[in-house]
Amino acid sequence: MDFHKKILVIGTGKSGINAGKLLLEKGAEIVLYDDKVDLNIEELLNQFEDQTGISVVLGEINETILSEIELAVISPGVPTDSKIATMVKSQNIPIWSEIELAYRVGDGKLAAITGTNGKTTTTSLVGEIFDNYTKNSFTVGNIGIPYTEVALQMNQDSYTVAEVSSFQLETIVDFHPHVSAVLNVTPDHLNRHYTMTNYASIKLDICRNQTEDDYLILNYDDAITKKMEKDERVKARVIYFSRLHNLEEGICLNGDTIVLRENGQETKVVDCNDLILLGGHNVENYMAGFGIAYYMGIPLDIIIKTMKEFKGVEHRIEFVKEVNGVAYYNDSKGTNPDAAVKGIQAMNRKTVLIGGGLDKKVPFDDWIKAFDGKVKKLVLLGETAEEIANTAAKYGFTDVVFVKDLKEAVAVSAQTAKPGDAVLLSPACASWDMFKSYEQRGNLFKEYVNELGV
Ligand code: UMA
Repeated sequence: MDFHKKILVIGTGKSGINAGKLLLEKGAEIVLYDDKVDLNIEELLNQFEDQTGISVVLGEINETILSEIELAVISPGVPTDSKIATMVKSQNIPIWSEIELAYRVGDGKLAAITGTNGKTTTTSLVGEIFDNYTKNSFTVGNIGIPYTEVALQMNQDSYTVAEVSSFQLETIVDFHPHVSAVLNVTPDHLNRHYTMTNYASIKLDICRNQTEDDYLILNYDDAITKKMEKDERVKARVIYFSRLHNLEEGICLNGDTIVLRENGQETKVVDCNDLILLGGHNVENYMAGFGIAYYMGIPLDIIIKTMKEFKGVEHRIEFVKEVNGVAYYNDSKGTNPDAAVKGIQAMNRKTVLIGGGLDKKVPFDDWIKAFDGKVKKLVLLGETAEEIANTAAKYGFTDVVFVKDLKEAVAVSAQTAKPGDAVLLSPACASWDMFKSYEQRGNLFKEYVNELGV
């Protein structure tokens, strides 16, 4: 594809900056656009080694500039019904997701993983498996490394695994992974996608360019992903994984052992007791990760060895330290109720739970129901604090305290918890009402815990 054109890059976070760099490298002229009018233009431009061919527009974009644009590349955080995206569409300018741009420029074999929860853990596992197979491998996408940042380094022998969010899938065109996976679909991001049907449909778009030579890995235990096979977009060979059912074909458990059943044959993969990460949800992540790597053609011994060594990811039910007999856990990545359910389920003691954050218009009932007598106090902050407290009260849970920030949340939790208890940050909400990212929230939590002493 010829990129010698004027291209609009919408959003100047890490996706926008890296998309811009890649486009300049390919000979394009770029217009960087961001809604935020108070951005420091000099700082923005300093991220580029050579600033030739770049212009910046903040806030309003005028029709004259727009009339010269031939393509727009949109960052995941910018809604497709935002003012800027609507203006671009009304001029019939094509809009590509940042991952679409990277896909067109990149090369090699691609696996892509979506789903509401487990994406980052599964992507990391597959990334480590690829890395143990070839140093020519890349782990990219929603996990934090923009796909566009490394696309130019790829060649036909590269192995890439991309974690892709619904935000990134909304504007794909030709994006075509050899193996794709939809791990599960539970309520999340409904402030942007409005309905569960729409949200699930965007997730399944991951497979829309796949053919019968490709693979689509689906969770048999999730009511929504189980049904996806029937969708007309599915042309790839569907491989189910299941923790709860005994499958004739696919990946499931035989006793404690993960097995692959294919053409009437059973292959033993790994005994769950030899795996480091605990919890049923992690068995699912291991199964999906195995399936993805296996159908990408990675030898079984490398997959199994990596599965046994895999230690998980930061900010996901991460043990921080023990202070005065209280164990502190950072689950800042619990950014929706379903993820936070897994967080509380993983606790095996009385827990002081810190929650609340950005309002994504999702219900908290299932999260509260999962407390199961384990939560001794709920410490709430952020936009959703009151709504969570009201939902908790509906189920008779009233031991709630409101705090103004995370520092106070840690202090109150430390005062409340007794030796033998746990303190868990698992907010069930995104961080963007008070923090830059869930990473920043998790790192601050760890910092405050470390300040508590030994
Ligand atoms: N902006 C606008 N208009 C808008 C919204 C945002 O101009 O309406 C601008 C902001 O002012 C800001 C820029 O866009 O300057 C930010 O772009 P972005 O929100 O797309 O953020 P990036 O830094 O590019 O990070 C994105 C992903 N962020 C989101 O999807 C919100 C990161 O996922 C991802 O790691 C990164 O690309 C690399 O691929 C984060 C995330 O929270 C981790 N994802 C959600 C999740 O996991 O639930 C989907």
